[in-house]
Amino acid sequence: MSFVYNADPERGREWQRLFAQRAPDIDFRLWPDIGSAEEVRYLGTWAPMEDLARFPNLEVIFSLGAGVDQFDLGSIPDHVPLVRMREPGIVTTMQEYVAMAVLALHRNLIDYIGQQREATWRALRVRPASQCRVGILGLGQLGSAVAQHLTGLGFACQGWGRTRRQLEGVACFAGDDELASFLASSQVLVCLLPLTAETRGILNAKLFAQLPRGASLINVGRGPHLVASDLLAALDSGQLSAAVLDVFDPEPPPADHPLWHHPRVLMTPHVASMTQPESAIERVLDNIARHRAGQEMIGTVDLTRGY
Ligand code: NDP
Ligand code: OXD
Repeated sequence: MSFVYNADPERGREWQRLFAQRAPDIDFRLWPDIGSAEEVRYLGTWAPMEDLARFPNLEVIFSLGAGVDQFDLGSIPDHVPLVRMREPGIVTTMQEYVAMAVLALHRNLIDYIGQQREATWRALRVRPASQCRVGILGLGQLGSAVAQHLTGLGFACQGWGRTRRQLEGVACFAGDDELASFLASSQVLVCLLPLTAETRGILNAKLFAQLPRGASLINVGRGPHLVASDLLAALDSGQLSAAVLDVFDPEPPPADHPLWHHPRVLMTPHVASMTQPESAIERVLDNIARHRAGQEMIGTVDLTRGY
C-alpha cells in the first residue's frame, strides 16, 4: 500500500522522513518514482494529475493546498473522495500574512516606501486599529481564523460567507442580500473565498463601488477572483487607495502587466500561507485512519459546491 506525493520535491523529502517515522506501514513514494501503480491507495498532490485510471486501487486524493480550483472536479472518479488541506500550519501562516498586509495598509507603508524613494520626510496621521474596519470575504478555515487574529490585534472585524457564522467579536454577514451592507462598512477588504463559478470575478468594479471611498484590498484567495483592469481603474480614480496582492491570473503575471509597477500595489508570489509538513501529515494520517474506519474525512470536498 503506497502514498504518492506529487508536489514541491524539497518539502516532499520532509514528508518522506515524517511518513517513515509516523506511518512505516505506508510505502511513501515521491513522484515520479511511484513504484507499482496497483499499490497506490493515496495520492497527495498540488496539481491535478492526468490519467488517474492508471491507479486502479486509488482510494483518496489529498489536495496539498487548501484550494481545489486547480482540479477538474468533473474528472475525479465518483468513488475517490478529494480532500482539501485543513491543518494548523496553513492557518497560522495565513494569519501572519494578512496581519502583515492589514498593518502595512493601516500604517501607510505603501506611502512611506514611495516617500523614501523620493527622500521625502512627511508624517501621516496615525489612528488606532480599532478605528479601522476589516471585512473578510469567506469565513471558512482561513477567513474565520484571520478575523479572530485581527480582532486580537485591535482591528474591528466583520466577515461574509454563504452561511451565517457565529464568531466572538466579529460581525458576521451571510448571503447575497447582506453583501452590500458588509461592503459599505469594510475599509480594508480581504478576499479568502474559494474560486468557484459563483466567486470568479467577484472583485470587480461593481463591488469596488460599494466600498467606502479610499478603501483598500488584500487578495489572498485566487487570481481569477479579481478583475485586474477594474482594480487598476479603481486605484487610478481614488475609489481604492491601495492593494496587496498575493495571487494572480496567470501566475506569474506577464512582465509587462501594469500591476508590477503600480505605485499603490504591493505584490507577493503566492506565498501568503503554506502547508506545513509536520502538522499536515498529522491531518493526512488522521484522515487515512478515518477513511479506513468508514468515517467522514475532515476537509472532504463537496464536488457539486466546488469547495
Ligand atoms: P473554506 O472552504 O474553509 O472556506 C470557504 C469560505 O468561503 C466559507 O466561509 C464559505 O461559506 C465561503 N464561500 C464559498 N463560496 C461562497 C459564495 N459563493 N458566497 C459567499 N461565501 C462563499 O476554505 P479555506 O478558508 O480553507 O480557504 C479559502 C481559500 O483561500 C482557498 O480556497 C484558496 O483559494 C485560498 N488560499 C490561498 C492561499 C495563499 O497562499 N494565497 C493559501 C491557502 C488558501 P460557507 O462557510 O457558508 O460554506
Ligand atoms: C493553497 C494555496 O490553496 O497555497 O493552499 O494557495
